[in-house]
Amino acid sequence: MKATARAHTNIALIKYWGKRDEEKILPTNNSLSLTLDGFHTTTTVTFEEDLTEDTFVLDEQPVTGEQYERVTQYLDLIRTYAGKEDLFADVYSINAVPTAAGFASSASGFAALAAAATRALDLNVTDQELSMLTRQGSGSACRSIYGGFAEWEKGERADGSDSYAVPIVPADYWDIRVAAVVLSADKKDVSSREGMKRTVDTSVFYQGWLDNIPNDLNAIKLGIKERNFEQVGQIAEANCLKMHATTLGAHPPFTYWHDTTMAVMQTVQTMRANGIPVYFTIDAGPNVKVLYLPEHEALVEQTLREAPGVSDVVLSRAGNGISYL
Ligand code: FM0
Repeated sequence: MKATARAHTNIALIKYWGKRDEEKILPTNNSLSLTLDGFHTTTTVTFEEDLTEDTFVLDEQPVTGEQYERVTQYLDLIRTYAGKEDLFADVYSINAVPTAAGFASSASGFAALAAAATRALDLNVTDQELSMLTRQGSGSACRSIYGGFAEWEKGERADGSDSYAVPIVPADYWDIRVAAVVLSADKKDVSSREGMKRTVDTSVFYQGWLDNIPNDLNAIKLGIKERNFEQVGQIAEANCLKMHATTLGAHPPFTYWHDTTMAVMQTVQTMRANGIPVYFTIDAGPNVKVLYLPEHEALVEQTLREAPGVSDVVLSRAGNGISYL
């Protein structure tokens, strides 16, 4: 009862920002992402009859505390799904994320865990079922089941049975690239979980965010199909700015941006004014991701490295979905 799975992280171009059900992790809006090949988690799950509790080893270190709890609670969900409540597991994970690339590992982490655990238990799940199970570990992770571009359909049902990701186009459809710009930031951020909750509960701009999602989604999906980089980039950057605007209307207000975040945003806009098509997006933290085309790679990397406060720039292509090793 052992299986190994690999999942890649993803970057949202239309953001998931808010839940309608905290426990089942059901979102208030659809989101859309690009899976990235540079950053992945490989996880082996071994269920054994004689184990009396779960263990979790990450990057060769035994994990305890909150991080361990999140994994074992997630395994409870899989055990219940499989009808095997008394079976414990050893979980062994390796995160291949270039030194502090500024990506949360939860997306690749929960996708790899869900895939390895279901496979170890011989559960014959479809991609859709796997995405639905992965969603309950961390929302954004449900999009990492697929390579290339994927959309998480929020669904309508209270039980979450219609809330899962679907593939749009695979990784080899379009060679679009992402530079992860790592900033030297030490301030602790508001977690995405806490930040989106505060925004849903209190932001005077939240309804505006929701009202705009259908237009952004239609326009970006058309742009992807037509491989129209300007259209995809413009929509992604504007969607990111709208998400971050909701945090300023929350109570108490907050922002994920640092001065260096804004400096990189300006660097991107200046490159664009100089005729290089590049666009940024930012998640629930200070780091910036920059979308660009292969022919501009050298210039984009060099310009970003020279921006104030930048400690590293890590380049990535579009990546594949779940694989089993
Ligand atoms: O990825 O509470 O998945 O669409 O990264 O675990 O469901 O960590 F910018 C924010 C990710 C949110 C946008 O939230 O939350 C996106 C974000 P959980 P996640």
